[in-house]
Amino acid sequence: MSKIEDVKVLVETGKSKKVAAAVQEALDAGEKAQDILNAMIASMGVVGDKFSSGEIFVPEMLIAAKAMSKGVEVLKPVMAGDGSSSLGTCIMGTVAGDLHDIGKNLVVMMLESAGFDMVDLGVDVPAEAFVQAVKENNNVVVVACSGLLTTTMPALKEVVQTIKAAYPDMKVIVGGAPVTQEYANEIGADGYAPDAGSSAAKAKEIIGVK
Ligand code: B1M
Repeated sequence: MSKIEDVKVLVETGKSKKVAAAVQEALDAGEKAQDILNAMIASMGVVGDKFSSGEIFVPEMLIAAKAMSKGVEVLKPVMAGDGSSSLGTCIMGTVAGDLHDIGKNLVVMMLESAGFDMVDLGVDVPAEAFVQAVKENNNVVVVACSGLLTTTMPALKEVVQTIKAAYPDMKVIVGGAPVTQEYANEIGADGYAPDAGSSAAKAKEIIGVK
């Protein structure tokens, strides 16, 4: 089995104590960080499918998520940029009612490496808390929100509306598995990105930086 396959299996089976070492071994064997990350994202897809089919339940999903987070920790320093130039501050969070944070954490990592100063509000963040964070931090240029559940998509709309009511010129970018460009347009967001990699380019684009 290749080193990347090892990582995949360990994430799928929630072996959080072994994942970090396996990711390091894959890196040492010359595997690309992005390929290792993609494999772990694919593992979460498998976990989601098993949950949908009733093969596993919430606790197993949670354990797999913890395992993936351990692997991402090892990749972080490899994937992050030098952070020397600042494009301004970005406030990021997963919207109210939603506890999924792996995708959000990847977006934070990519935006940070693109040059944004990141303020991570965590998960289950009410719209007002995004506004409060804009008020409390210097040079905020973008608000980024993640939503993973179809039931929390309206919370994305609420964030966009609440931010725009308080700060009409503030740029808001949205994303997450059920979100589409059409939905982003419908709720008045300035940008949408389908994955963490493209979120950095989109955030730069909406603030007018190439
Ligand atoms: Co949940 N869960 N979960 N879950 N969970 C999903 C999302 C689900 C699709 C599983 C399924 O049924 N197949 C399903 C949602 C169905 C739907 O709404 N259509 C689901 C459900 C139903 C639930 C519960 C309701 C289950 C229950 O309690 N009965 C419950 C809800 C809890 C809550 O939030 N209130 C729940 C709970 C959980 C756990 C807590 C156990 C755990 C999360 C732990 C954690 O995050 N720390 C969990 C997990 C792990 C999943 C799956 C298996 C994996 C999610 C993940 O991390 N994916 C997921 C199935 C799946 O995704 N296939 C599932 C990997 C991650 C890298 O992808 O987050 O999509 P993702 O991020 C992507 C893009 O979406 C994008 O970039 C990333 C890739 O580069 N992106 C952005 C994300 N945010 C962005 C923002 C941007 C731009 C791009 O700009 C700002």
